[in-house]
Amino acid sequence: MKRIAVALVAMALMAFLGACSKKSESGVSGTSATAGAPATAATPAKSSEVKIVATEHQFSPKEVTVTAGPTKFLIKNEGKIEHEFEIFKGTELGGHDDLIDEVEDIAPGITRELKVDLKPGTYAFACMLPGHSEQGQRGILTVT
Ligand SMILES: [Cu+2]
Repeated sequence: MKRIAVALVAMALMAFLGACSKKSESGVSGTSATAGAPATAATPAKSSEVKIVATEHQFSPKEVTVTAGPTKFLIKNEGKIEHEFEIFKGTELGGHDDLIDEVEDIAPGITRELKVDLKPGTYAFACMLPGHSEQGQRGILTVT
């Protein structure tokens, strides 16, 4: 959580600096402020609390790594239609035997949480509403 907050502050700062450098372009040509920070957004989340954003039709991030134990997923629907979040054993989207846990009825604009106690291994997560996972609304969860 702390790490996420720091990342958010860093992103806000970068946006602020970006706005400033844009302003100076039209005025006095100052030093070019090149943001040399690495793309933190591409790094898989590693925390016991994982924030996932659902849209049509994907999850972001689509690769998540957590340590074994109680994990809280916060799934925010930033899309325009309802989504759900289901976790399966293995990398295939299986039937009910492979289902670890799920949270359904995630309406547009809301965030729902799912608490699971995970053992080390590889899992798949997906929205199992018709057509959603097929269009890419799925991801891989690695538990170490
Ligand atoms: Cu969906």
